[in-house]
Order: sequence, then C-alpha cells, then structure tokens
Amino acid sequence: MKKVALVTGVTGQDGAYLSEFLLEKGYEVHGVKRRASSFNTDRIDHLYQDKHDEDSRFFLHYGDLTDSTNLIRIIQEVQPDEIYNLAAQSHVKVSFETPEYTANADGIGTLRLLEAIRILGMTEKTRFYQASTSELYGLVQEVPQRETTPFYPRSPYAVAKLYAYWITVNYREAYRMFACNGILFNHESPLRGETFVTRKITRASARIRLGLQDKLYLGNLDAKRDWGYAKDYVKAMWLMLQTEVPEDFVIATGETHSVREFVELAFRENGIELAWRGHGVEEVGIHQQTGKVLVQVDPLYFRPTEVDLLLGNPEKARRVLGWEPECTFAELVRSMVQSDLAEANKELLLSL
Ligand code: NDP
Ligand code: GDR
Repeated sequence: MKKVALVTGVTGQDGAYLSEFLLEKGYEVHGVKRRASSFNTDRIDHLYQDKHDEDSRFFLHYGDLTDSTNLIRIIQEVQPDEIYNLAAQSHVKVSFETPEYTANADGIGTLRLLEAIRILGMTEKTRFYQASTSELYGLVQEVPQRETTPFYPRSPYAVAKLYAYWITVNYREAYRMFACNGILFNHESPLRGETFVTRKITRASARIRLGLQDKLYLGNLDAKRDWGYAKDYVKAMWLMLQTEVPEDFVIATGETHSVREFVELAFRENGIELAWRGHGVEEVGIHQQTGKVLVQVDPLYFRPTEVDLLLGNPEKARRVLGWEPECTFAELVRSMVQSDLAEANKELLLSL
C-alpha cells in the first residue's frame, strides 16, 4: 500500500527536499502552502504534476498553522500516515520583531496539528514529526549538545519551539502517539532563504566577484554553528518515523565553524582572499590584493540575545537510525557558492 505523507512548510527549504525524498520513496505527498500575493512555490515547482494526471502523487492544499479548522479539514481529507510539521516563522532575528505571531505559528501551530490528529481519532494511524531546533540549547549549558542537554532558549523563536517540543513529548506520553522531535542543527543548501547568514554570504560573495555588489554587511562574526546539508537532514526526519519506538534525536555534523570562517571560505571559493582588520563593530574584511573593504560589520544585524556556540553530538542518531551526514563543510560551502555564482551570472547577462 502506498504511504501518504502530509508536509507543512512544503514551500520552504526542507519542505522541498523532503517532498522530493518522499516522492522518490513512492509516497503520495500532500503539502500545505500559504496563500501569497506572489508566487511562493519556486522550490517545489519541479515536483508539481497536473492533478488531473492519474499518476499524480504530489498535491498542494492552501492552509496556515494559525487556522485550526483548516488543519482539521486537510488532515481529515488526506488521512496521512505521516505528518511532517516543518512550517514555521523560522527566522530568529525576525522573531524579535514578531514575537506573538511566531509563538502562534511555531508554538500553538504545533498544538493545533496534534489536537487535529486527536480530535479525528487518528492517534494510532498517524505518525508525527516535529521540526525542533538546536536553538533550544541557546545559552551554552554543555558542549557538544545532545538529547539530554538542558534547554535555555534565547529568542521568541526558540521559546515558541520549546513549547512545540514539549507539547510533542506530552502528546506522545498522554495519548501514546507516535510523535518525534528532530532536534536539527543548522542545515543549509542552495535552496536556503536569502536572509539566513550562509546564503547571504554565498550570494554576496558571488555577486561581489562579478561586480554586481560592492560590500557585504553582517552582524556577529564570532557566532559558531554546526552547519550541515539540508538534503542529508531530511533523510533523518524520515528515518525517525520508521523506527519501532518514537524518540527524539539530535541531528548534527559534530563540527562547528564561526561565521567569519564561513565568509573566508565562501570568498576563497570565488578566488578572493580576505584579511581582517579592527575589532567588534569596527571589524572589516579586506581584499588582500586590492585592499578594498568587502565585508563590514553592521550592528543592525546583532540580536538582543545571541546564541554563541552550537555543536551537536549526533551519536544517538548514528546508533539508532544508522544516520550519518554525508556532505562535508567544504563541500557545502562550495555547492552553495557554485549555485549562487550561476544565479549571479544570469543576473549579469540580464543586466547587459
Ligand atoms: P523555511 O523558512 O525555509 O520554510 C518555512 C516554511 O514554513 C515555508 O514553507 C513557509 O511558507 C511556512 N510557513 C511559515 N509560516 C507559516 C504558517 N503560519 N502557516 C503555514 N506555513 C507557514 O524553513 P526551513 O525549511 O529551513 O526549516 C523547516 C523547519 O525546520 C522550520 O520549522 C524551522 O524552524 C525548522 N528548523 C530549521 C533548521 C534549519 O537550519 N533550516 C534547523 C532546525 C529547525 P512561505 O514559503 O509561504 O513563507
Ligand atoms: P540561526 O541562523 O539564527 O542560527 O537560525 P542564521 O543563519 O540567521 O544566523 C546564524 C548566525 O549568524 C549570525 N549572523 C547573521 N545572521 C543573519 N541571518 N544575517 C546576518 O547578517 C548575520 N551576521 C551574523 C547570527 O547572529 C547567528 O549567530 C537558523 C534558522 O534556520 C532557525 O530556523 C533554525 O532553528 C536554526 O538555524 C537551527
């Protein structure tokens, strides 16, 4: 029998890779997408099939995590074997500007889905994956961070995700639902949103190389992250729902790098060696050959409370799920730079 999956956040980075992965596995995939005033399906357009086509296995439904009745209706219609809750206002800095909305979508939104499963009497049929995050660890309590490390969230986003984490655990314990938290550390790809730091850097480095942009403005260069490749990480989400017993798992590479290191590597991929001058808000990255300032710190991008160091220990996932990250840090940066270089070249051609 063909399995049916429902993916919220289908138009996002992970939604696109996960849908592709599940379709390859033979699933029927239903995605929840928000109505927007402009096209928002760029990342999944290649997966779309005409729904009149008998072989079609990919379907989209309008919906929103802030709308319970809509979620109940979709789940009732789709009767999913697995739900992957990837939808969220996922930008940490933006969550300081929109804390209430973030709590509603990221925190209560998760409750709405769990309640929909319960109200519809589907607790035995439907397995649930919650997109939890390394942001839960926040202020450093233990390094490397693992499943038992205490949480200390440092943003409205992380606090909302803390609620989502615990409500998932609670529904598992209270109603014996097969519900898992994937505590995923940062994962990136050419599909990463342009305002997250990795994509902002790879995009700017390519555009600076081609003369389309003069400078890259960044916030905290000292923050350290455990960066992996999104395609490796969506496989872990699926593996979590295929086990006998529902549990929570850290998914990470076990390596950490600073934002500054990421910048250096991305520019190097573009043939530019940077030298750093100054400290704190005065710090700049200079082209070693030309002396031109290419990177500058702008406090606009500082966060009221920062997460300084993330480094995950994926030992449990390795042992129980047999999961391993495949893409290295250098390969990740290279693939993102290559993709952004191709984009920048297109932009250059169009501007001629
Ligand atoms: P993206 O920001 O790329 O995608 C988020 C998705 O959620 C988009 O499809 C977005 O729709 C949708 N969305 C936002 N708000 C709502 C809402 N109210 N109702 C319905 N849909 C909504 O995130 P990622 O793909 O990177 O991340 C996926 C999930 O994993 C998120 O929950 C994120 O918080 C979490 N996470 C991500 C990590 C990462 O490093 N990428 C690490 C750990 C956790 P639209 O396209 O219309 O904006
Ligand atoms: P993060 O990712 O907050 O870890 O959340 P982001 O790429 O936004 O920031 C990483 C680090 O880089 C520093 N930084 C900047 N960040 C951005 N966005 N823009 C800048 O100009 C900049 N300069 C420095 C940040 O201060 C931070 O320390 C991501 C999201 O995908 C979450 O949804 C997810 O839960 C976590 O990863 C794990």
